[in-house]
Amino acid sequence: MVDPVHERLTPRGRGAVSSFRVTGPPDWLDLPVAAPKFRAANGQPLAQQPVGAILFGALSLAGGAREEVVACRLSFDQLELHCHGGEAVATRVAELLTEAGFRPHSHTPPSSAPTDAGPNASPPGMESGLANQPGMRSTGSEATGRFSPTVTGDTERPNLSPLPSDRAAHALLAVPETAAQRRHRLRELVLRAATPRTAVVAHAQYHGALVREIVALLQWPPSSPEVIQRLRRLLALASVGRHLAEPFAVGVVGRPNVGKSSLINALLGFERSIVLDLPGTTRDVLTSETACGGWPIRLADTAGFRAGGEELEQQGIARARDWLARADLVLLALDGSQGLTAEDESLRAEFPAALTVITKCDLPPGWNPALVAGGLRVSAKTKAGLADLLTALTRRLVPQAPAAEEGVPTSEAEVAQLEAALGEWEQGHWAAGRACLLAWVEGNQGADQ
Ligand SMILES: Nc1nc2c(ncn2[C@@H]2O[C@H](COP(=O)(O)OP(=O)(O)O)[C@@H](O)[C@H]2O)c(=O)[nH]1
Ligand SMILES: [Mg+2]
Repeated sequence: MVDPVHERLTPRGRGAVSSFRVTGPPDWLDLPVAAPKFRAANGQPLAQQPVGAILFGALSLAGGAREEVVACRLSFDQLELHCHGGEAVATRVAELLTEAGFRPHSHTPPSSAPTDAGPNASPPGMESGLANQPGMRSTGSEATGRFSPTVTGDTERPNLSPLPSDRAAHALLAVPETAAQRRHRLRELVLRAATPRTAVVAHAQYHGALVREIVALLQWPPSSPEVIQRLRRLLALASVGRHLAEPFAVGVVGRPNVGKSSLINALLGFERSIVLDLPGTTRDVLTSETACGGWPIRLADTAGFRAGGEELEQQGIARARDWLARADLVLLALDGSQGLTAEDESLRAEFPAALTVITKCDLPPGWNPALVAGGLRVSAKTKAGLADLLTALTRRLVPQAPAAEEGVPTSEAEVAQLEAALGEWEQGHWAAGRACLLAWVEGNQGADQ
């Protein structure tokens, strides 16, 4: 008979995840007579779960307290449990396991006491229920059974087995938003939506669009390529989800005097930036908000990039670079009426993903625009080319807009969950991928109507 023990594998103290190995009959955690038990998100008893399957679930007490865990059966009588890494949670899980009848594995051999029952080892319920089941009770003298603990001290740790990826474990154990919190967050998002178009998207999420899609996705056979395609599609919409209330950041960069401020004013339709012939007149990052194709954008007019200049101007350029590094899109303005310079070329090299705008196209060309592939010719003065520029800009920010009622992830935690599921699916770990999605759906299904 194997000694029913639980053993903490991760060091004490705060960490991201705490792990336990539990040795003994897995159905001890299933039996309804025992107050503490494991409940898997897929609803199956632990004893019927396949070895190696990654299970999201919770250890629960009759009184309603519960701790969320990820479980994996390593063999027919060995189980690994992973829980949130906070010390309080790990202690709680250890207590629950002890209450379920698994003796805490101690590094010192059991004393000469006739049984291993310490103050916490066998609560009253266990003595009259589980603990008295034939063949299940163990004593200290049986502790030398088939299971031989591998931990001999706090410094020596066995290899943690078996979750297919740390990312899946972390996604599963991320402190989940409750259904009520999510509902409240989405309600706020509808209210704070920046444009009518983003309000429609937020509203669909408030009414369960994403949950419905994930439930539908879980109906597909796991091996179907459709699942991976749908997950990729949902993740492609993460950028839209991030910009329902917060505008997309679009920075305009270029040498001084190429027409950046004029271009922004033309796009905004009003005079906002200082337009002067004097180089270096835009000293800070000036931003203005507008909508483009129904999506909110924040346009930033940056200091003209050039070497030299006074210190104040250089500070402006440093701030601009900082802003641009975090921008969703950069527009690189090149003066179409002047020759291309070395500074223009170095900006093209610095911002290879930028959308190139050739300015002042109402003036005689200073160079052949065909030299810059994909450059869009515009005139802030006559407004020529502005409509095409807005179309191109929208396409770059939102290559595929969500359809009506389509699911869109709206928080970084949702994105992480989908990424974890996709990562598992791409490696053929369907059970782990499904566990990531099931965990999320289970928590949210009731919240959306
Ligand atoms: N003809 C013409 N002049 C322009 C155009 N855009 C800007 N300019 C002029 O170019 C100069 C510099 O413009 P500005 O927008 O301040 O450039 P910035 O330094 O890059 O912000 C000003 O005299 C503008 O009037 C345009 O589309 N056509
Ligand atoms: Mg300017």
